[in-house]
Parts: sequence; C-alpha cells; structure tokens
Amino acid sequence: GAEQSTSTKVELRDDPVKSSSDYASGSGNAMSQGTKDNDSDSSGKVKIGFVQTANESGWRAAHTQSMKDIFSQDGYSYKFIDGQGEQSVQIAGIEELINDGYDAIILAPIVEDGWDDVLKKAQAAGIPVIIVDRKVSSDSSLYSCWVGSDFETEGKNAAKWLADNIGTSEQKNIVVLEGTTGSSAQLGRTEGFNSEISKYSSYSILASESGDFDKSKGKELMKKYLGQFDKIDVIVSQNDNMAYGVIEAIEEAGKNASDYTIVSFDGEAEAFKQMIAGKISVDIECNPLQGPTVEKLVKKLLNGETVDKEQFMEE
Ligand code: GZL
Repeated sequence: GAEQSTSTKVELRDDPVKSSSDYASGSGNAMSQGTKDNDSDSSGKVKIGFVQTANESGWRAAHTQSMKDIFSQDGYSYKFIDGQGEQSVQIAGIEELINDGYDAIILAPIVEDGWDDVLKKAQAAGIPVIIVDRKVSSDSSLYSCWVGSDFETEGKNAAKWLADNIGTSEQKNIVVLEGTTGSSAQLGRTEGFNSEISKYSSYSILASESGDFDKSKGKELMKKYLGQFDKIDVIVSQNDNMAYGVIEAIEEAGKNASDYTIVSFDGEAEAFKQMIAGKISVDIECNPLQGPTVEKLVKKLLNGETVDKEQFMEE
C-alpha cells in the first residue's frame, strides 16, 4: 500500500508565548521562559488593560480618569475598554486582552455574578486580574485582589447621620433610589442603610427601587414616588447623579428640595454645590481615585509578590 508517512506535520504557532499551555505548564522550557519576556511587549512596555463599566456617572468619569492618569505614564502600554453598561461587553473585552497577551487586567465589574468562566481563562493564561470598585461573587482564588470602598459602612453612615441630625422622635417617611441592581454599591449601601435605620422605629421606608445610578431614571422614579406618597420626609439616593434627577423632579412639581432631607452618595463637586444651596443635606464620600493604589498592586503582582485580597480606599 501507499508508503505510510512517518513524519507528523508540525503546526507552527504565530506567536510562541501566546498559547495558554505555555503558562499553565510552567515546564521551565524555552517557551515558558517567554513568560518573563511577556511582561513587556516588543516596545519593552508593560501591557495594562482596564475594562470599565460605562460612563454612567461623574464618579465613574473620575474613576476612569484616575486609571488613565497613572497608566499613561512611561513604561506602560495602556488599553481602555468601555463596558457600555453590559456585562457581555465587559467579558468580551477581557477575552480580547487575554488573546492579545496583556500583562495585567483591571476589571470594574458592573454586577457581582457571572465572572467565573472569564476569570478562569485569564488565570489559565497566567494573567493577574485586579477587581476594582464593585466586587465579584466569584471565589477569591480566581482573581489577584480587589480595591474599593466599604459600601455597607457607607449605608450605615447615612442612617447614623439621619438619627444624629434629623432625630428619632418624629415619624419620618423615607423613599430610596437604589443603584444598579446586583452591583456591590447597590447591595452594600442598601444592606448597610436598612440594617442601621431599622434600629429606629420613627423611620419607615415607603419604597426602595432602582434608578440604576442614572440621573434621568432617578428623576422618573422620584416623579413616581411623588405621585404615590403624600408625605415624604427623607430621600436616600445611592449616588449623586440620581440625586440631581430627584431635585429636578421635586422642582418641576413646584416644590422645594430644601423642604426634604436628601441623602446622597459619592461626594462629587457638583453635589457640594447642591449642599451649599441647601438642596442636598448630606453626601457620603466614596473615593474614585483608585489609580495610584492599583498601580502599586500591579507592580507587586508582576514582580511575583502576593498581595492582600481586599484593599480598602482611604475615605
Ligand atoms: C461606587 C460605584 C458607583 C457610584 C456610582 O463605588 O460603584 O457606581 O456610587 C457609579 O456613581 O455608577
């Protein structure tokens, strides 16, 4: 019969260090030494990719700028990916960074659930992932660390401020505008606020629905609340952008924002102007300037160091 070919066809790779098996094996062969070279692309720069939620708020814009400022310094090749408010877009962005052999991936997850598969892919490719701002519900073994704020404490602080400054003797009705459902900021602020305010029988929460951290959705929700309830004393808005929508809804109804106690979160410059105008009563700080903290962690991780799983921002 026909001469059986004895040689097997050797498949040439386009880029020998891109294959995940090179990292997973760690066999010490020439290929896995490529991991060291992989810490910098041909231009000798460290490749950093940042997958952001979207641009839904002033807080988010400051967060994005903080990362851009730090990673546009010399020595980094920085790629920003806008998640456009969709988890599927964020996941596709992470996969793109994995395929392009980035040295580290920074992810600001829009919601907590649904990240296991893509985090496993990054891990298999030997690429450290730093979770920033909101958290993921994935097991912490699937990412290097998380940097962000203590959202539950923020919620508790809002309730404590009410008890201390508005008092606990007269009956007060509260309506809440929650952030994006399933995001750590929404989950934590809601849990923290509810657990603390429930200590005071003089406060009752009439409604607590999502305005998605968005100004126009917050305005529509506040208009609905104004139509539903004839006595609202306190309005808790889980970010400043929704609080601006609340103020517009109140004023378009011919009422005064200063007749209400409006509690907001984030602490944007514009919100300070609204506080000076007496329209927002208190604003719970949430620090978006995470770039410098994240850069220090990237350097440690790429240097083979381990870091604490949770890194809280100064607030
Ligand atoms: C909080 C962050 C929230 C902000 C909102 O750390 O996740 O997302 O409070 C933003 O302004 O949309």
